[in-house]
Amino acid sequence: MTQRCTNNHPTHHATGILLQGVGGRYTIRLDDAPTDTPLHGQTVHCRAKGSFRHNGITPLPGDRVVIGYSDASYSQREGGICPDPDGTDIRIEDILPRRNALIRPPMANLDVLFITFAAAAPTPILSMIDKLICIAEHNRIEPVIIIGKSELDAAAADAYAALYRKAGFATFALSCYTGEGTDAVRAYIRASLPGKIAAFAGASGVGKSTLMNLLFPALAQETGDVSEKTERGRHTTRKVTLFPAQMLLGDADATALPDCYIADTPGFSLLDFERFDFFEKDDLPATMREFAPYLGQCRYKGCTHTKEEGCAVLDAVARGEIARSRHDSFLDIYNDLKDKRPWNKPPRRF
Ligand SMILES: Nc1nc2c(ncn2[C@@H]2O[C@H](COP(=O)(O)OP(=O)(O)O)[C@@H](O)[C@H]2O)c(=O)[nH]1
Ligand SMILES: [Mg+2]
Ligand SMILES: [Zn+2]
Repeated sequence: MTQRCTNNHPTHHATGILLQGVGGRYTIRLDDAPTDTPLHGQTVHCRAKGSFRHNGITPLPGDRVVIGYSDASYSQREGGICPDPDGTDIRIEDILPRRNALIRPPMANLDVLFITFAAAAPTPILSMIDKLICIAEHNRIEPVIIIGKSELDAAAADAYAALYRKAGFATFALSCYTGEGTDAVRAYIRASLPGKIAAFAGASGVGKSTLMNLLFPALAQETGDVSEKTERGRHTTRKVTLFPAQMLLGDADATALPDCYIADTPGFSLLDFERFDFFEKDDLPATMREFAPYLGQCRYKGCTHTKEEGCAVLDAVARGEIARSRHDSFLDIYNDLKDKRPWNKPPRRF
């Protein structure tokens, strides 16, 4: 009698990044597998092990995950993982610790947020921009400022760029119509994005989709802009897909880039980020990076930097060292947070 060994228990492991999840099926890119194996860069589709669901843990796009696979699903001939028809012998075994996790848009480990607004048409609402910056900073996401439509008002574009550079952010003014300034963003992506996950955010109509299509020609083919309005209107949770940027940059040398990932178009609005990912007013000063040299220098301990005598932050505003518009935004956000009741607090999931 021959003994049958089904051997379909995961016995091998590989790590990768979760690109997308649909109905409990996940797409994982094995960018961490040894480069000299065919597994490297392979994309696999699988489910998560059952205990995640029991514990209320949802793997998110951006998660770094460990997958397990069996001998049965490892193809000697191909040298890669071949999914078996019922897909039971490949699964997510573990989620590595997250740097951050956003509930809306649902994604993990976002490193860089391109915060986009237009020099004109629509006129930027700086308190909105600054609110997005604070949310990003609070979640340990690097804000990068993009000022679009610069050809409509070059002087305004320069003034906004000076404002945000002075506050300490990488800042780009550009026009998708003339192409001016777009090469600097490309250079930034090549130099600073490898190994990272990035997304675009900003109000509707500022030119996010136009810019992303210009920077990442391949992305325009992968995703359409059609679903944006219907999804927003129905208040459904937006599905997030990460795309490897090498593919997106759409040119020959991009293949030499180390892995980095861009969340799909059409870009997120402030609403997406604001819904749940808010925080306590005491955490606010630390999210204004140009306040840092002055924090702890105020006359009174527990200074709120809103109206106190001897406030080092207010003095810096008066001396022009901190932009007044940034402090005005600080006051706006402070007032929002002050009125927040504890029962409005978001559930923390990590
Ligand atoms: N003047 C000008 N208009 C632009 C520029 N980039 C995009 N637009 C226009 O701005 C409008 C909104 O662009 P879109 O990319 O859809 O914005 P989104 O809602 O942020 O994705 C469209 O009519 C674009 O043609 C630009 O550099 N200059
Ligand atoms: Mg758009
Ligand atoms: Zn103060």
